[in-house]
Amino acid sequence: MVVKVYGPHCASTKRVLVCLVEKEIEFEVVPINFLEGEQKNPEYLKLQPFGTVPVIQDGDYALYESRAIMRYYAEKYRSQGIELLGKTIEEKGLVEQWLEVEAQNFNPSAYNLALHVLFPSLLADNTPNPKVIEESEAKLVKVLNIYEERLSKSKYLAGDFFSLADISHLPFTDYIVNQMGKEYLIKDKKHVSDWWDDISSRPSWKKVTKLYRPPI
Ligand SMILES: N[C@@H](CCC(=O)N[C@@H](CS)C(=O)NCC(=O)O)C(=O)O
Repeated sequence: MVVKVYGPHCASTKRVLVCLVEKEIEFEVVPINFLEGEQKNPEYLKLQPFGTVPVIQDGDYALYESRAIMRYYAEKYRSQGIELLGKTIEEKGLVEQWLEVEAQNFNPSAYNLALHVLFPSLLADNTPNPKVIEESEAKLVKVLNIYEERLSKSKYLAGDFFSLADISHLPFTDYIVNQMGKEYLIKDKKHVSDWWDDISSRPSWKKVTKLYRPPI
C-alpha cells in the first residue's frame, strides 16, 4: 500500500516526507494549494478538521499532526531503514524529550518568524509585525543557546545517533538559514552550525527539498 501524503510543499509536511524517505517507505503526494486556502475546503476538512497540512492516508487509515505521523511510521517500520526512535528506553526518552522541545520551544518562534518574514500574505492584515519578529528572534536565540550547550556534548539532539528529533527541526531551520536571511542565528553557534550542516546534508533532506519547494 502506497502512503498518500497531502500538502508536500509545506514545511510541516517535509518532516513527514524525510521520515518516510529515511524509513524507505513508498509514498505519493497530493498537492494542496496552501496560498489559495485549499486546506479549508470541505472535502479536505473531512480528513483534517483543523484545516492544516499534512495528513496521510494509508489504505483506510488516516492520520494528521506531522510529529504523530513520524512517530507512527518510525514505530510501524521499526526494523526497516534507519532506526529513528532510539534503541533503548533511555534513548527513546531523549528522542521524545527533544521532539517536545522542538514542538514547544523551537517551533512557535520559528513559525512566527517564517510567517512574518516570509509569508505575511497569510496574516489576517497581510502586514508583518516588526515587534513579533524581534520578540520571536530573541526567544529563538535563548532556545538555541541551550541547543549549543547540548550539542557540545552529543553529535545529535538525543545523543550520538540521528533521530526523529533532528528531522523535526529541518524545515524551519532551513527557512531560517536559507530563506529568511537570518542564517547568523545558526551559523554563529559552532555546535548548532555543525549539527545543521550534518543533518541538512543527508540525502533524505536533499531529496525532499529538491522535489518540493515551499510556499510554506
Ligand atoms: N501541528 C501541525 C501544524 C501544521 C501546520 O501548521 N501546517 C501549516 C503549514 S506548515 C498549515 O497547514 N497552516 C494552514 C493554516 O493554518 O491555515 C502539524 O505539525 O501537523
